Amino acid sequence: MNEFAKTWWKESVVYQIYPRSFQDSNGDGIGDLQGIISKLDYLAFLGIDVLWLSPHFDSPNDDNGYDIRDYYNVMEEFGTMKEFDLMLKRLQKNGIKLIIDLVVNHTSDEHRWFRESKSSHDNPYRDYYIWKEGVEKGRPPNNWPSFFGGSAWEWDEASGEYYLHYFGKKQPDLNWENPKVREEVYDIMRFWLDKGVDGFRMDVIPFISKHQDFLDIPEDSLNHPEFIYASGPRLHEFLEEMNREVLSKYDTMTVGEAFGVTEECTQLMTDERRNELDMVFLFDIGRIGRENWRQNEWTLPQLKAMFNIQSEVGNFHWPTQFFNNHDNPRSVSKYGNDSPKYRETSAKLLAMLLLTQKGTPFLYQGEEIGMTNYPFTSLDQFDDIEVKGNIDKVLKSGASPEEFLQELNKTSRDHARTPMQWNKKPNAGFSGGEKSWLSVNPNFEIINVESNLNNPKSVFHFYRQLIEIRRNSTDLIYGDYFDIDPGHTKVFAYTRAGIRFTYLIMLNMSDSMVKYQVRFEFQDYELLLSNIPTTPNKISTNYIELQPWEARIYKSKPITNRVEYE
Ligand code: ISL
Ligand code: CA
Repeated sequence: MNEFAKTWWKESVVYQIYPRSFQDSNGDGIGDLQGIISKLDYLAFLGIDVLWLSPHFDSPNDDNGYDIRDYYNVMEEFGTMKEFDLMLKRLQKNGIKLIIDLVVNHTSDEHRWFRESKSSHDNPYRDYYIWKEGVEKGRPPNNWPSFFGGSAWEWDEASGEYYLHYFGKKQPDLNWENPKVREEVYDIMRFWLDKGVDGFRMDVIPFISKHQDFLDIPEDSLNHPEFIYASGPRLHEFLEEMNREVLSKYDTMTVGEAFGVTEECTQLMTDERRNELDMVFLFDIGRIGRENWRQNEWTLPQLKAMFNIQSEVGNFHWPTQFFNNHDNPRSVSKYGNDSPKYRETSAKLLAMLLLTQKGTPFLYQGEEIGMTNYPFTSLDQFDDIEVKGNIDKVLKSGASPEEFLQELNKTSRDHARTPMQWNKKPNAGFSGGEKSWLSVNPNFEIINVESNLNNPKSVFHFYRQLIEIRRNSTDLIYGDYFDIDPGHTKVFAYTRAGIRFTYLIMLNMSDSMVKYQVRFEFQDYELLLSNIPTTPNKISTNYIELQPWEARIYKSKPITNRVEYE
C-alpha cells in the first residue's frame, strides 16, 4: 500500500486555457480575459479545481505569448491588470485556483533587458543574455540548432556578436549564470504570488542551465537537441535556489515542462524529500510515435509501458497525466477515433483513462467536448512559428509538400489552437466579430459546448461525472496502480487499489468488439460508470464482451484490512 502525503494539488483536476483561443469578448477575433471571466460558471460546472493559464503577459506574439516583453503587464489584446485581478477574484469565489505560465528560459527580444543588452558590450544588462563571438567570420559559435529552424545563434551586426536562442530568434535565452537574472525571476514570481496566484507551470524549465563549454553537439543529436539542452550542470541548483528563495514561502503548486529530461533528472526534480518542483510534464505519452513533424505507428502495449514507468516512480514522486495541451494535436484524433461513428465513445474512453490514472490530470480546453484535429488542406493555412520556421529545412531534406502537409495534419500544434467551439453561431460563438485569429474547425455545428450541455449523454457530461467520481474518492486518487494486462494489444485494463476500495477499469481501445478474459477477482465489483448504455452492472462470467471503444469503471466492496494514508 502506498504512503503518499496528501496535498491539494494531488487531488486537483487542472484545466488549461490558451487565452487567445478561448473566448473573445470584444469582437477583435482574439480571446481575452473578459472572455474567460464570462465562462467561469461553465468551468465551475465542469468541476475543475485549478486553472492553468497559458501566458497572459505583454508580448509581441511571435510565439503567442511564449515571448514575453513585460512580465509585470497583461497582453494588451487580452485586457488589463484590473481585469486580471477581477478574473482572479472570480476564480477564488468559485473555489478555483490559478496557476500561470512562467516563461523564463527566454524573453522576447523586445523586452527592455534585451534592448539594453544589445545596445553595447558594457551595458549592465549585457550579461542578462548569452553573447558569443563566432568561431570565424560568418560562422556561429557552435552547431546548436533552434527548435524553430536554423541555428540557435543570431548574429548582431552592431555589437559584432551572436546571441543564443533555443527557440525563435525573437526569443533570446536568459543567462541564468548571472545571479541578477535569477533575482529578477524571483521578483517576478513574488509579484504574481503576492497577487494571489497559486503557482506556476514552468516553460522548458530544464533548459535554464547552459553547458558552459558551448561545445558542438554530436551530429546524431541535431534532430533532438532537447536532450543536450536539458542536461545543463546547474539545473538542480537553480531550482533548489528558486524553491528556497520563493516557493517555500507560499503554498503553491508547480509543474515543470520537462522537455528532453532523463528519468534520473525527473527523479531529482520531483523528489518530495528535495525541494525543487512538485510535478513535471513528461513527453513520452504525448509524443508517442513522434519523429519531429512525423507521426509513426505506435501500439497499445508501448503506451501502457509509459504509464507503467510513470507509476513506478515511488512514493516520493507524483506524476501528471495529460493527453492534450497547446503544443499537441487533439487526443481524440490521436489516441481515439475521430470518425463520426466512434468520436464520442472514444473521447469518453480517453476521459476515463485520464481521470482514473495515478497523477494529477490536466485537461485542455475543448477536450471536454471531444474537439478534433483541424482538416488543413494547404501549408499556408498554418499559423505556428514551428511550422513556418522549419518549412525550408523540411522541404530541403527531401520531403514533398504533400507529405509534410499529411504529417502536419497529425502533428501540428495548430490543431489545439483553433478557437473553442461554444455553439452553432458564426465563429462557433468564439467571437462576435468578423474573423477569428485562427480558423474555426468546420465541424463546430456538431461539436460545440451548447449541444454538449443539452445532451446528458454527451462527452462533457461524461467528463463531469468522472471528475465528480474522482473528487469523492481518495482511493482513486491515491490508490496503487496495477496494469493487469500489459501485453494486450486492444484492451487497457488496470486497477487502482486504495485503503477501502479497489477500482477496476477496462478500456477497449480499438474499433473492434473484444471478447476479453477478465484476469481478476471480480465477483464483488459493481459498475460505477460506462460509456455504452448496455454495459451490465456486474461481471458475471470470465469472458466479457467489450464493444469498440467501450470504457468501464467498476468499484469493489469496502476492504477493511488496509492501512491509512499518512
Ligand atoms: O516540441 C516542440 C519543439 O520541437 C514544441 O512543441 C515546443 O516548443 C516544446 O514542447 C517547448 O514548449 C514550450 O516552449 C516553447 C513554446 O513555443 C511552447 O508553446 C511551450 O509550451 C517556447 O517557449
Ligand atoms: Ca478580444
